Amino acid sequence: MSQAFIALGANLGDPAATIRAAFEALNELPESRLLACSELYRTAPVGMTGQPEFVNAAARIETTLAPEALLDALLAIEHRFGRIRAERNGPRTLDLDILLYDDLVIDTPRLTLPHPRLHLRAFVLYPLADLAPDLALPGRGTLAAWLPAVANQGICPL
Ligand code: PH2
Ligand code: MG
Ligand code: MG
Repeated sequence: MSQAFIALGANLGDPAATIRAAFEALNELPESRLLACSELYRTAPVGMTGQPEFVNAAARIETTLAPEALLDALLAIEHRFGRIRAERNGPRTLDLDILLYDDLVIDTPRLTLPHPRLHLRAFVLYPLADLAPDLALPGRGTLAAWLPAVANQGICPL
């Protein structure tokens, strides 16, 4: 069994209801078990401003799906929730990103692990800290060490 952390984000439709429903969808992934869900956070958009606020969260799962199979399964869930890929970093009904998969460090055309920007984003680090406050980020020290630098990004519990 491997363990993975998944980031959830939404800013179209009813984002909070979508994130809660997405936790259910993660619980039904094949070859996997949902271990824990973070709190939900309201967050200011990063990267592309002028779009609605996001709701973000994170989940911890146990799985025997290989990373790329897990990615395919997550993309299928996004699609079921009506995800349409228009602009990069633009508004979306649901985004599911693999943040970490065990201690794996990989960089393929489809998947980079750890997620390349996870340590720079409050909307990822705060939910992750709910799940694993003592987490080590492969190659990047501890999660806790990155938190102060992102505290000004605009995040509050829902
Ligand atoms: N996702 C992005 C870009 N910007 N900003 C917030 N607050 N939350 C997100 O989930 C998010 C973002 C690209 O995936
Ligand atoms: Mg994303
Ligand atoms: Mg994504």
